[in-house]
Amino acid sequence: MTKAIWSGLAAAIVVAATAAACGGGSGGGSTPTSPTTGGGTTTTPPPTTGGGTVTDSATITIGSTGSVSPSTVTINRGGRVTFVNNHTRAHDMSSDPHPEHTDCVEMAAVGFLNPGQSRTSSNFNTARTCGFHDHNEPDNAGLKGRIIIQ
Ligand SMILES: [Cu+2]
Repeated sequence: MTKAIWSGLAAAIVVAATAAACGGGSGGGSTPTSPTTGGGTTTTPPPTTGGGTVTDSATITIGSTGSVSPSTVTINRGGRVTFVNNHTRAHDMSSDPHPEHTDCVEMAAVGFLNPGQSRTSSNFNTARTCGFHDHNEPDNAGLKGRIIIQ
């Protein structure tokens, strides 16, 4: 009598244990396989834009101190130079020599700049050096500079 109960209980426990073991233990067999990254992916470098033949442009700013910065710029042939007047007074940026302004006629497109104004020269198509000055202050070294066209 008691032995039968015990054996029955034992059987039930064994069944429950196996069931638990089965439920919990299964599913752990999938070892994650790391994806082998393709061995043949040679990345082609992006095409280099522009072969350096792009015409440069430069900006010369008349600052709050009333002098040009930078005073010398170098551009490629065909480039242009923009003058920005951030000074509190007007300036008349002109080609050398003073007062004829005949060296670099491209500068004539800049000319008189009120405070806050900016204007761009014509294309500098010839390789040379163009000096400039403020026509109203031709002796002010702070407003003189050079544009080197190469
Ligand atoms: Cu002048």
